[in-house]
Amino acid sequence: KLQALIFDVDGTLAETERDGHRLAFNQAFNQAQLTWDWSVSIYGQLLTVAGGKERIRFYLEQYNPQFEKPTNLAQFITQLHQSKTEFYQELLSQGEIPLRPGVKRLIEEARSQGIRIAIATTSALPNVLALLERTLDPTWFEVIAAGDIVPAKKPAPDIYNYVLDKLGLTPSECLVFEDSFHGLQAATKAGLKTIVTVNDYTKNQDFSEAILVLDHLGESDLPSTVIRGDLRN
Ligand code: XBP
Ligand code: MG
Repeated sequence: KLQALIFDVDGTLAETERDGHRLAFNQAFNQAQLTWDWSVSIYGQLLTVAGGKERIRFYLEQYNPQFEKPTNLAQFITQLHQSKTEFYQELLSQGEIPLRPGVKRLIEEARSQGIRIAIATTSALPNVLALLERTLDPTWFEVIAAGDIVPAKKPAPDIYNYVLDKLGLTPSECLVFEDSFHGLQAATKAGLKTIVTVNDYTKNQDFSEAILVLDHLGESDLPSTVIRGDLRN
């Protein structure tokens, strides 16, 4: 029987990447007097690496190798990322990043049926809490697994294994919601079934391992279908 829904955050609960995280990275670069500017299309390529700190490091290696690296690169990236997190929260507090269609309805229906809900994300915890505080309620989520809580980020399955362990459930008792290939890989490797809702950055990715691929969760009878577990076999 279905016991819990596990949600990815970025791209799944809300379209946070293009006009959220991306802008916050650029604001942090600007404040640090770096001339880097991540366009919408470059950012799409950088999204192949999950995690903000990991993404900055990847950018330096692959797109900006001529940049003279400071001696303590890890610390430099951590500080830059911290500043990005502050800018991101400022963006969220302006209320311009709403939930995707159907998300709230599905979560409310799950709760009303006693189905447990959890989060598995690569994003930093303060970012997730800021979004949930504005749009839902963080206390609804029994487990919020975020950021560096596991060292190996998606597409590694670790974050999903962590959530399963905390919930005390087996993969067959849960259903995952993701928006990206690397998120789907992480969940699949943990033995979990996944529904994918695509967005502009992910719509051409390979989702053959998903049990269902949708444009969004707004479809009329989807919440009840999900909760009844009709999709799981
Ligand atoms: C989310 C990410 C994150 C965000 C930035 O992936 O890849 O890196 O872009 O977040 P997923 P931080 O949706 O698969 O969890 O800067 O807080 O790391
Ligand atoms: Mg995502």
